[in-house]
Amino acid sequence: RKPIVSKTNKSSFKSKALKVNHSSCDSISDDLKRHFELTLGRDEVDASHYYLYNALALTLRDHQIRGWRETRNRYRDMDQKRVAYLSLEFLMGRAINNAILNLDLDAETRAALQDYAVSLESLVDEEMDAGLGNGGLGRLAACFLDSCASLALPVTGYGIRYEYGMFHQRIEEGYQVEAPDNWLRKGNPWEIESPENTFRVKFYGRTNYYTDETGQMRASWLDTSDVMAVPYDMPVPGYRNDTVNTLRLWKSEATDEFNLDEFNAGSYVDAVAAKNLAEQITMVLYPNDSSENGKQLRLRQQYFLSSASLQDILQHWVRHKGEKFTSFAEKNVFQLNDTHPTIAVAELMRLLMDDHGLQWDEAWSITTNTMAYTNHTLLPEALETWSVRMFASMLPRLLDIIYEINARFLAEVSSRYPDDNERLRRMSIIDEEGEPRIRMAYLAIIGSFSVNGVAALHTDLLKVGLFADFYEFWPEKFNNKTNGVTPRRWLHHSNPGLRDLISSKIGEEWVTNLDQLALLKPFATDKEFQKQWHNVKLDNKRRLAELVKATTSVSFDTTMLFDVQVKRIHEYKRQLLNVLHVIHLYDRICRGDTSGMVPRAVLIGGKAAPGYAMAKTIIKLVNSVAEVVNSNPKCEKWLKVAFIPDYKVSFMEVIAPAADLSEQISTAGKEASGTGNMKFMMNGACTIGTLDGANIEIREAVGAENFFLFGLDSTQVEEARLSYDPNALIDADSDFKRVMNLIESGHFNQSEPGIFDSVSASIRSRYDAWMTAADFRGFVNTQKSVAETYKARERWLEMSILNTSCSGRFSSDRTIRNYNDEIWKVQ
Ligand code: T68
Repeated sequence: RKPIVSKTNKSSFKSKALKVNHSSCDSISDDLKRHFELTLGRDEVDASHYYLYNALALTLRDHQIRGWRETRNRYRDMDQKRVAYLSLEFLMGRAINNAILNLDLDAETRAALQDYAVSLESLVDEEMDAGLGNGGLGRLAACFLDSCASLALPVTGYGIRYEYGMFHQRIEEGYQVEAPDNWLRKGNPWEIESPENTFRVKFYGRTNYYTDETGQMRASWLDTSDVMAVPYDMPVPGYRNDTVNTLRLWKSEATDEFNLDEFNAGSYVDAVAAKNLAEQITMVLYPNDSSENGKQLRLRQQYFLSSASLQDILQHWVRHKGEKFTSFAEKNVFQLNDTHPTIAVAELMRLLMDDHGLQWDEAWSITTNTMAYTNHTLLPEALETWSVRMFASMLPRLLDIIYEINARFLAEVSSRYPDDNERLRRMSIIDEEGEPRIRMAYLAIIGSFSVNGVAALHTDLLKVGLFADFYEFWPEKFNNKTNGVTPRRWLHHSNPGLRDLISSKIGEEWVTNLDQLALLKPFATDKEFQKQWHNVKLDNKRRLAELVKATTSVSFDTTMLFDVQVKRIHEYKRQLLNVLHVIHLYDRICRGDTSGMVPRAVLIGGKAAPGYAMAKTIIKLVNSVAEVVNSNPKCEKWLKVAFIPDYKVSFMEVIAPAADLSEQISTAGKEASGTGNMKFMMNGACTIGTLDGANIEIREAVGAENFFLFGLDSTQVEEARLSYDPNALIDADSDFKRVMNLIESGHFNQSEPGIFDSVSASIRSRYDAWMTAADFRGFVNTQKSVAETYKARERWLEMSILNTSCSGRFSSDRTIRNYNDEIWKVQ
């Protein structure tokens, strides 16, 4: 083979001893060359990382194609039950390393790249993150797809191919600035368009009732404005098991029908331009997490996804089984990722009745035996409701069906609870207080056979709070599925040092059976092992320090305790409490009181929803505090603070392995589960946290003595709320008083007076929903014991090793087994 790069260049490539499978090595090399030279039409002068990345991605895709086809055929031949995971978000991150890891092609790929004298690491950065999600909910969907494929389960992800994913965040003068994420601009080598599976999705128009030939009353939806849904498929490879599942993402396109009026009026150009409206549907991901936004376009996205996906599945069914649906519910499950795709409940009814001729009862039995709903939040502001008026005009036929579902449901309620009008009002799908609204969570519960929360506490709180009436009505529907994360991406790929160290002690079975990590426990106090563990962490901290330096110019010293909080910025997650602690440390350093202190590097990162003013002010505060701290020579030795801009999946792959301390400090009862907490634990970070979400289960798994607990629990939060007096707490605590005084005196914002007034006012408010002041003292004290423990190096290392050893149950493989055993029941 003729080398493409010059000799001098080539000799600079450090050749490693590689374990190479020669037949696939040759084919990887040949395919890479073929794609580079033929598919992309390049030669030496074009040997840029960009083209090489594309050639490699196409090569790896080729290597998945046979498995992909065979997986499809196998599922079809086995004629077993299938699962469709419906989600408005799939936060996939990069695909390239995942493909190499799951196909076991690392050595072959590296060998093939030697011809071009580039390292794999340098190519990987060419891939844009697929940021088709906001945070936890979207990343959970991505981890689930990995686990389903790795367990060879017939699960297809259905989502939207947003032209623009999660916005990019820049920090200017300390403020968040949003920039569009045009992630498809340079093409996406992983996807395959499948235009033969295009479907028509209807909007607007009116319902027409008629009597059919047999005398049955029927409905049809007429005078609609239609949009085409075109699928793009992404392969989802399982871990070394020849299974390749599918993530099918829909793109909206205009129909070829022009607006006839305009067309005939001679405005051909206007008629063509009107096509833009259809194409808007899949243009952009809504960047709100944990709050509802109520925009028309969002409802259009939800219906578009639901309708296209259900039509796809029904078409497949009819092709193979004909127009007979008696066994449909035995062979299909639809898992609804939050209420976002809940309109699927009504849409399945519509398709079965209007398009396939079923009667209500049969259609309802199929719907309620196939739909399953996962709830991800208790925050009332995040619960989706749609105005009946908007619904009536956009989806008139669906509104008819929802009314009918509601009428039948309320009749059931009133026969169980006669004369309980208050209960009917509470449980109705239609909220009649003020302008009538459709409560999507209620539609999801009524239309599903399973309702699950995402951590034990979360599920318990759903049962006694938000959904208490429904739990009383249908206790058997409710179940818990504690979240998990995939150990392939979050340990094997992102932490090669730790992966190799672990495997050297306990073999490699942990990759598919994470409970095996428990075999590490005996080594937690082994001095030699601790030393190796420490060295791996140090290497990872070096890697993160480079990223922090490159993105923020702040230098982190790797001997410092790396104290990390990365997640969406939200008041309930209490980044503010973290900042109060940082200010407290700064205040102590300035006063020369460093007794018991440990040098710390505090890293905070995350995006604020563009319309969430308080979250944006918190980002500004972090940056302002960072600037004051980092420029004070007294702090140099003790404290560094950085806000990492544009936090995303590929950054977390560098951050989690390097963290010493994981900040999980939400107001108890507010974080449904958390999944970042699990990634940190798996990578040997210790957690400082409240009794919230999955923290409770993490603490249970690792043992109370290996977890830094502080703060009120969820019951105490609700009790304390009744007589909450933050100003009294501040006045009684001289440390707290000084911290508030630093903020309120303008110490961090000398050139922009007043910008943090809203922050201090919220901390001082009796109505502060997040009760930041209530947990200040507990947090500061617990941070002191973190510092003491960190200084007792061996004890810290023992805790760190135990955290990894006890993280087995937080594998998404376990979560998916639970979903399958208790909800999906795929054989
Ligand atoms: C998160 N929810 C939970 N929502 O906050 C987190 N919301 O506790 C949990 O671990 C995770 O889900 C997985 O279960 C979200 O991430 C959103 O992103 C979101 C997006 C749109 C609308 C509402």
